Amino acid sequence: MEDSRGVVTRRLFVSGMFAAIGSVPAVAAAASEGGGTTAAPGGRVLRASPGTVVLDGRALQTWAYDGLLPGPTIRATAGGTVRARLVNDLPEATTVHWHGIRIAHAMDGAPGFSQRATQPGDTFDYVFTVPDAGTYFYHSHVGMQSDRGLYGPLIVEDPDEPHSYDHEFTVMLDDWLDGVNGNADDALRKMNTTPHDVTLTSHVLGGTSGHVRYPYYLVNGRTADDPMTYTASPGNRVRFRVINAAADTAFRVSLGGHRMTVTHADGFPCEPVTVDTFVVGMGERYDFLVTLEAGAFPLMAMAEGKAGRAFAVVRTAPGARTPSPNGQVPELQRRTLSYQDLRSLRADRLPPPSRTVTVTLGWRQRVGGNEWTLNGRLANDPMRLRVDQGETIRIVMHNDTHMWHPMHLHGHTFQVLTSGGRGPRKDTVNVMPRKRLKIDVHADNPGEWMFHCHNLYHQEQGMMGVFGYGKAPRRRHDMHH
Ligand SMILES: [Cu+2]
Repeated sequence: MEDSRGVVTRRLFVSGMFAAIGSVPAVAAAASEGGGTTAAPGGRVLRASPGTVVLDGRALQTWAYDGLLPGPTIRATAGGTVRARLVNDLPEATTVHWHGIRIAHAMDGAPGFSQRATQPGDTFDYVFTVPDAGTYFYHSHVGMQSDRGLYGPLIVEDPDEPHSYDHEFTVMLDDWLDGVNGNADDALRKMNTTPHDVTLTSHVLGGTSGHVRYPYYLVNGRTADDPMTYTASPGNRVRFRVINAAADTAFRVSLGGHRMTVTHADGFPCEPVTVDTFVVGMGERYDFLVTLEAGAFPLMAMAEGKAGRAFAVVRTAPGARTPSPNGQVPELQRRTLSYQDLRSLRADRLPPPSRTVTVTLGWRQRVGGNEWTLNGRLANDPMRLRVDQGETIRIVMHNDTHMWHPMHLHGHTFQVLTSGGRGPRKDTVNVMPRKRLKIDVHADNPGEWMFHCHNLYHQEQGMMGVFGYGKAPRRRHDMHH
């Protein structure tokens, strides 16, 4: 079931303090906006709690927001205010990070940087303005928690939306292991006690694609064998908002029988470019427009280099045969979007940089597990980039490892340098193995911000630095979760 905007979530069985929801069938869907929640004064409640999700007939223990997978869609208008009260019914401390939003520092949900993590039984009120329209998401920023169900879409609408379309569909991608054979913490522990896994490879990612072959890959909380269906009419123009909430998986996305016109990268508009497929890394988002043919079409998201897939159906004809999740989608082999294709709109270009700093992405193998480093440092004694308010700095990221890294900066969007000049505005960018990539960052949002790899395993194995304003604070930040 879907709401008027095509956002689909699944209702979970929720145990513990939120037991009332347990009577709702696990496979029943719920309206995503406000459904099942009680409004906090002037806002909404976002309740993090344990629950059970049924995937392919298996009841799996997980943690989620409001008993929904993904969590409820939060919508706002650019320039408006989001109010959300986190209620922590989990057995661990948690936070909510509003990924990609140029947010006031205290609301960033970054434990040890912007707040103390919220303890079990406590609440935290997030109140912030959203300056930029676009496709964003929210997720826990404590440990491996976001590899459970603790994520959901955050859509900021443009009051002067330049594109017109008949429908808008959110496609939230995830790699799922929670409750199948342990959880993400178990996977991290296992990774730290077994040799480095180099069996998963991808040409487009330049080598090792990831660490873990996941049992499921999901579109909006549904597996490929029990897919969701987006319904529209032939000739409809549809905006897809694709969000990669996975921990360790890049997805290659195509819509069978169609080309896609990419209009936004990480929420920010770009000059529209038409392609057959694109690869979206963890933390990245792409919006694309498509005019639908008559029929039923596979929306395919291949787990890049992992021989698995997330899958949904786009249907415009009731009688058309449902495509198979194992069918061939030739578009996946055709023209692939590259960062070189993306050009930011003139209004979004940043002032030129006054200086350049280098950040080297590194890797060391240790007896206790892998260490992923920034300028040779780990999260507990992190790399610290210092900037002055108002300056623009160029960061050269030099990937000195055998693996790609989706690097994410909190509180800012940067501009990626491409050979054609000023590339897209983004907040998460994939740096390929043994390559360099340059970004310009305009320092216009004071605070001490996380700058880290959005591969959750790398983040937890040290790949976390600080992007901060002015002189370094004297008191060392507690980076331990
Ligand atoms: Cu990484």
